[in-house]
Amino acid sequence: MYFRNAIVLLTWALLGSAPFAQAENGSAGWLRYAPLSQRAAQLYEKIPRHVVEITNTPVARNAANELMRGIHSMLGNDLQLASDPSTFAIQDSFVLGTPAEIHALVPAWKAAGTIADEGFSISEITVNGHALWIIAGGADRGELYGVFHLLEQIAQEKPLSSDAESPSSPIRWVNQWDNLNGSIERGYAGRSIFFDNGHVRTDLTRVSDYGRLLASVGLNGAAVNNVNSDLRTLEPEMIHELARIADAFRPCGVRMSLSVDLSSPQVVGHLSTFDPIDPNVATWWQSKVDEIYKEIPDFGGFVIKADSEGRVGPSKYGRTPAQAANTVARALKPHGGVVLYRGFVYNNHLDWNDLKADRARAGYDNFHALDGTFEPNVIIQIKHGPIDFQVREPVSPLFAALRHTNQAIELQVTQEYIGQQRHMVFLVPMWKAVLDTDMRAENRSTPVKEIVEGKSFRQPLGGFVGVANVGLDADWLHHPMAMANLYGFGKLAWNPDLTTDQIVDSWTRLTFGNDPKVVSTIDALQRDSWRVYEQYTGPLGIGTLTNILGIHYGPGIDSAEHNGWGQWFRGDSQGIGMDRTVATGTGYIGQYPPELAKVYESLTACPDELLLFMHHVPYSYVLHSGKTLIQYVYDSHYAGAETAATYPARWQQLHGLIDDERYEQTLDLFIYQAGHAIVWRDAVTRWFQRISGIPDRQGRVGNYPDRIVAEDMAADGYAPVDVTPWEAASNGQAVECNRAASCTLTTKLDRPAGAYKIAVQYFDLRTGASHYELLLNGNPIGHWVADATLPPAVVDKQLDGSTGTRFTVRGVSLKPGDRLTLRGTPDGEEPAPVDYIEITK
Ligand code: GCW
Repeated sequence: MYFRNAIVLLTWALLGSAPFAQAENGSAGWLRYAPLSQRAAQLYEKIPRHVVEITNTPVARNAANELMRGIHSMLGNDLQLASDPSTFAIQDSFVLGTPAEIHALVPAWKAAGTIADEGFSISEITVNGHALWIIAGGADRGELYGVFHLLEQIAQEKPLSSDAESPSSPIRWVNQWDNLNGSIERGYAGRSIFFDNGHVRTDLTRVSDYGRLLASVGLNGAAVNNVNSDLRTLEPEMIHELARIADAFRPCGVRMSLSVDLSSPQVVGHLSTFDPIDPNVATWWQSKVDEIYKEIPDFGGFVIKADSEGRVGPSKYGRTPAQAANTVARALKPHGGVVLYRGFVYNNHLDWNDLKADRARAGYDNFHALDGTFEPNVIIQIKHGPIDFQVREPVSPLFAALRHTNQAIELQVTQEYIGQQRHMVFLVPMWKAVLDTDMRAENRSTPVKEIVEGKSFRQPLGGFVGVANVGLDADWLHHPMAMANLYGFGKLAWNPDLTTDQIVDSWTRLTFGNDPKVVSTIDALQRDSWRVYEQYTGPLGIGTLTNILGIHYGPGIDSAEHNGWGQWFRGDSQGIGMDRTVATGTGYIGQYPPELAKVYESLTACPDELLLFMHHVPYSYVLHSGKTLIQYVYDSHYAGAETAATYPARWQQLHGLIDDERYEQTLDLFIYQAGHAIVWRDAVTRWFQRISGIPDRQGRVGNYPDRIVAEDMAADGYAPVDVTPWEAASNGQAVECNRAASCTLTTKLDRPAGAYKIAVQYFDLRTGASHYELLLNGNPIGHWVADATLPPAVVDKQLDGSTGTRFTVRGVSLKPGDRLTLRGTPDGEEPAPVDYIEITK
């Protein structure tokens, strides 16, 4: 048996027919199509060897190609594409087409019901003794989705059966925040796949590959440039270049769209104004849109960010978002294009001293009165929460306020506030919590998912937008686990009723194979990862507690307060949390429909996880869990960091069961995450202890008997420096080596004899790659280079919550009287900084 398998594999390899069997660098994402085991392949023995593709459009031809590619890769069968459709009558065949086309060819076949344009049905019938596997798509995209569905079943070794599906809603887009210079705002996986140096890249292979990934989960649109849009976007030469991106996406049915700046008529068109009600401005948009459609006939439309974070907008002329959106929408309407106007409009110069000021109110305040005044091809694109992609937010009240307007929910796949693809955080459970929230508009069931699907208020054009920000890194998002978020986003956009378990399970199987141990281990890691991240970052709805003025990565708690950005939690020595009640606070809660407002308004009914978002409470307040608020904060941070510390060992169970490349990459990231979770835990708990003056009942916070802080060690060359924010280092201090040669820290140990772990907490700056060496009684026991598992956004030259990290040496035998030395050798501008050494069993 073994012998036979070996021959089969060898044959496939020789034929070059296992395209993903080479390096597993993650580039195939969930489309690996790994060769199936012989046993599993038997399930599909009866698969036809011929394909009849009737529709003959680029998308439909691609559907046939994908079918052949996937089957070939997984089963080793070479399907033949029939040049003459009538061959179906003489051999078993796959038949791909629209219902009308298939029925004309195979009159015995009839669709079971109507198939939506982008929907598909898969069924088998026998004609003249030949098995026909019919993949019918309402239109060509549906055929492609049907093919991907079938292949996904095979890759998971599931038995094939008749099936019919259609997408939840028409808008299923990604947004990429790519700049024309090739950088990506909030991108954590390399540079843009679209742009470089002010132009569209010459080689767009990655764009075609991205299109496949998107289509395979049913996504049908992509706005490819940053919502903080470059004004060159609508220059004629740029449109010409952009058309190449649309070409690369076209076979996958992904319509390219663009983010545009509302001042374009003035800046690009040289008009004296961009006032949306000025007829010249309307004419300019009309002719610009005509120009685009000449080059890009399937252009999707525009995403507009206006009057937000420094972008200009209709407010400049005293006009409304509706007036602006409608002018642009009218230009797109004849071509079938849409406007996604972002609901993310707010004032970032709020008055901190005004206790009624509240950024969370902005979406509703700016848009609800405009309900019903938008053109039918305008969709309001609303971030899921009222602030900005924090680790936990309530749903935006705007969803329930727009009842005569199309809406799309904006979710963030790129983990801006959520670990920047250096922490594993599977976001599907968070999105499910959002989508399943029943807003009880009109005192009836109106879950967010049904609102954006257009079901609740009978709107035709709703949907889902995911800010994806894939980059040139081979595996698209940098963390091998992060692609589950892109996959999960697509799956939820297609069908928001899917469960977290269904999504994670198929992603794992497709990405890492069907070995039961691999599947159960990865599923379990992913499933809890959001809750774990929440536990060690921002509890109880307070926000992520990151430095909001910096890169939104590590802890930096005070940054949220005393400024105009409005990400406040209003902490003082007595209590913490934003009072958003109607009774005594900002009144935000009154923006929800009454039944939901009642829950949030009541201190006792408000769920713990949103408590600090809705209420200002004393630290001694007793939560539903029975714990005081302050003790909950301490305990949850310790629990979260403790779970993160289990990730490496759980992952190590998979050694040899998955490829080495992704195994090692993930292991490194898990080790890093476990260390950074401690930075988070300590920073947040220390901060809460200082502000509240209430100690941790378990005595952990501020009391670290296993640690030797660097400032307390005998230093040769190392000198203390202050760390900002103070909570990011023990005692608010670390040490730096500010000379060219090495510096050392030495300490005498007094531990009972035994085996120990020695962890060094240090800072990794991007300004150099310092070397560190640990010596026990003068003998080397470990060395490493500070060369960054950090996200690329970390450009800080500073020692802070983003740059803090740790290295651990395990299994060190110690005895009383040992001398431990840490030698740091600076590099570039990085002074080999150290916070503390921790020695544990
Ligand atoms: O979350 C904030 C980000 C900005 C982003 C903005 C937005 C593209 O920090 O980087 O700008 O939201 O969504 O427009």
